[in-house]
Amino acid sequence: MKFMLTSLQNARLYGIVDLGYCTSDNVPNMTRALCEGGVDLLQLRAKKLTASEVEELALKMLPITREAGVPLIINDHPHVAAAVGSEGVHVGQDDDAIARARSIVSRDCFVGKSTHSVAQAIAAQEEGADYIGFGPLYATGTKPDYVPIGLQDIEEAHRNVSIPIFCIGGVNSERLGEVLAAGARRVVVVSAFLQAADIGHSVRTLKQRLISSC
Ligand code: TZP
Ligand code: MG
Repeated sequence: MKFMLTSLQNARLYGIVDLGYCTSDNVPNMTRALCEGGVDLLQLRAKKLTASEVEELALKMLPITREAGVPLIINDHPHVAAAVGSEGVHVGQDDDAIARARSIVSRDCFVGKSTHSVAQAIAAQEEGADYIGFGPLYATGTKPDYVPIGLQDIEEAHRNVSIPIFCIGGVNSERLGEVLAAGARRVVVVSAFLQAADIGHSVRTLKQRLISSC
């Protein structure tokens, strides 16, 4: 096994296996394609599944992500992260507090938090998050109930927060240039990857642009 935990500082591209875009049967293939393409972190997000269904999927993903050396982050379910031994857990503004999520997992793991403003980004860092998601930058069907925050606060977030900031929400290859020009260093891409005709190619080309940007 060539598992090596990528440090979050080096992570630039975060992929999500979102069950809104693939069936449970497809999860191993999606996981493989995203890892082979070069995501640095991978999240399992399954809003409509039960905790035990999420656990079952996480157990299918882990051998693939470990072989690729990609940390697996479980969205919403610290108990699942604890049970399967994933490398991290991700919580939202209305979920468990960071300290609570950490204590449920009860071992060293990444805890990330979704933020939707500079104030929330600063608060998440103070609360002890290892990284944050910052967005949605654009309106997105993946998180349809959220008002997009635009690109204008990305620089201010980076001036005020030293933990890694992953800009998220509607990011795709057409928009990557303006997102980077607005100050982003790291991005999360969900639907643009999962709906691509060739996921591996789509991840590889976006990653290459990300890396060569700075
Ligand atoms: N949090 C903020 S936006 C978002 C999440 C989970 C969805 C991003 O998905 P997409 O398809 O890349 O817009
Ligand atoms: Mg959540």
